Amino acid sequence: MPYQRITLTHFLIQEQRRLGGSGSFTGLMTDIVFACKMIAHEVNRGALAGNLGLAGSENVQGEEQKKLDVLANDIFMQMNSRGGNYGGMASEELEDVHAVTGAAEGKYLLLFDPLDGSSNIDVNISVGSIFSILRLPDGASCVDEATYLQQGVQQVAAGYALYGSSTMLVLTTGNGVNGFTLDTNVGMFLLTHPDMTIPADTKEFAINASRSRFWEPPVRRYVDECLAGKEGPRGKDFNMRWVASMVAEVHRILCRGGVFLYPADAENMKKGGKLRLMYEANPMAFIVEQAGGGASTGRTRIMDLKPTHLHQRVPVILGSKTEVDKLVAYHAEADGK
Ligand code: AHM
Ligand code: MG
Repeated sequence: MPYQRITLTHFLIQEQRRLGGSGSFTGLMTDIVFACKMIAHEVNRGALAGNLGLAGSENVQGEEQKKLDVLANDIFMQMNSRGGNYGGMASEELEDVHAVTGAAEGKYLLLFDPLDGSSNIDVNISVGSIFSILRLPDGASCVDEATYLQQGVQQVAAGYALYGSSTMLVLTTGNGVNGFTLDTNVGMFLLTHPDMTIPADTKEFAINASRSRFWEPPVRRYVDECLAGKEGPRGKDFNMRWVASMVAEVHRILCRGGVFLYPADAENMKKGGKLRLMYEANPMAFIVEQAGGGASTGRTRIMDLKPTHLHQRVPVILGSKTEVDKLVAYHAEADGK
């Protein structure tokens, strides 16, 4: 019964009481929750609402935008501008930072990927939204990109919405990770996955193996050892998954463990990697670490990276702690450290 579960709103109020906060955090999350519900609705209506297919435009990364990329971005921008909580925003889909007009009291910055995994939209496979909340430093300007270039360790909160067989919202405020499922009958997110924890050990890895010819030696070594199974150095059989939606992969890892890799390789190295630091790597690293996992580029803890530009791309290795540590050790060995 829905009334027997804790709603996301009640959860946020409890958190706020515990922290002795002023109420603004509940406000900023409320805006995000509305946006995610609306995006879930549009994703769910799909072809019925004419939402599938290309928008006929490119984003700042030179990637073709889907109609739902554009719609989800508009929804995120609109819904999060109204509450006056955010001084500014930055989106994977927009070239420049966006100062929220009339939000003089906004004390936070919102960075987001409105629809991650958009290659999956037209084929009805899970996609998601990812967000990261930063503090707006006193006196800093919301039109200045430098204001947004904060390290992952400075995040106030991070989360994602997963538009899958159920719509879920997974959130960390730096005090563990909690997952909420949208009950569409009552229109509320209810706490279904309290205190999500990633098992340290796993038998599952996720990587786009079509890129194996470009991999660096430590990544190749790790995957080869997994593939060798029981007879190999790992002494156990591994399973492999690749959804091509980072949100879905991270969610699977939060639920049952595993490791996810989108490493820098010989082909994407000049761009720094594939995934974006500010909208994908940092928020997911915060969530994964809060759930007891690890998140690294292979050479540096992701949340320690000092961002150099808004749309910066980085290598990402995250998930079960033992596996991430092993991959970091393989990189160090390969680098002669
Ligand atoms: P997007 O933000 O343009 O959707 O790109 C990010 C996505 C991730 O969700 C996913 O892990 C990766 O790109 C999939 O890449 P690939 O197409 O190489 O499988
Ligand atoms: Mg993305």
